[in-house]
Amino acid sequence: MGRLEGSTVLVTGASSGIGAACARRFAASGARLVLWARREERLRTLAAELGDDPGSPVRVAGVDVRDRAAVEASAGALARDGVVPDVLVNNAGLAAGLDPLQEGDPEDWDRMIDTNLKGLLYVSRALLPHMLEAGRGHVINVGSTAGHQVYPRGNVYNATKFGVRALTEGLNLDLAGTPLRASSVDPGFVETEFSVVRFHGDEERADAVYEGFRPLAADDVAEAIHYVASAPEHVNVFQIILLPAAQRNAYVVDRAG
Ligand code: NDP
Ligand code: 8X3
Repeated sequence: MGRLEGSTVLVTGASSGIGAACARRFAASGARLVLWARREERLRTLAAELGDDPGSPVRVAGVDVRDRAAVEASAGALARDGVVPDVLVNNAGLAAGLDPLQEGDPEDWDRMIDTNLKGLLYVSRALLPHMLEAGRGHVINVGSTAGHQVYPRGNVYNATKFGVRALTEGLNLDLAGTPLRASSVDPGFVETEFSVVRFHGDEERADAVYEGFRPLAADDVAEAIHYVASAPEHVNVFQIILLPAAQRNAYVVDRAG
């Protein structure tokens, strides 16, 4: 089955999209899963689907990554049970709104900053000491093309993903002298619930984002994350920028019609 068989993979934001696809991909490699998100019921349904495979036990918890106490409690519960992630996929995140900064909603800004940056920090801070003690581990952050190039009205979402990129680079430096690795997978357009969330439930507006070209599927991104996690211990695939073939930069896309 390969390198990841029997390893423990913790995925945040596993109730949907890229996170759920990661759960399925890593389960197929025989990994043990720890799945976190706020919508615990969805995690339970996913765990039941994956639980058919006795080689891949799944542990779920309803965790809001913005809630530092909840993150610390869930990480502590894992440590007490001797569960230490070999791979941490920091995937939980969102965009909220697409407005010029001067018209933006500060509540949207708070949600993005609290989830994409502070949530990723809380989760990493709570788990890394256990991974360091175990002497192994790989942190894979889900960044974005939005962390490489700003696009019109992307402002705060761009800032959070530029921040994720800085945190991946910073963590990689801070882990010097240890066997742990830090990497990021930075996708372009992926058709998930992302745009429905961004547009506060407006499905028509969300669908229009992916009109006229074939976007990435969540499974495409999960495959890249799985590839990063599968590299031999002396190899770090430090960064992958994964685009739909029709996407030329963060905001230029060949669309039919
Ligand atoms: P989805 O909306 O489908 O999934 C987002 C996931 O994040 C959900 O499982 C959601 O779970 C979870 N999440 C959101 N807020 C929190 C929170 N406070 N605490 C815990 N979990 C949370 O979108 P994607 O799968 O597309 O997004 C996953 C990641 O990929 C994000 O970081 C996003 O920025 C990034 N990305 C997405 C791209 C795209 O085009 N779709 C492109 C590049 C990067 P729940 O609501 O149950 O808590
Ligand atoms: C998500 C990709 O371009 O919609 O990170 O911001 S984009």
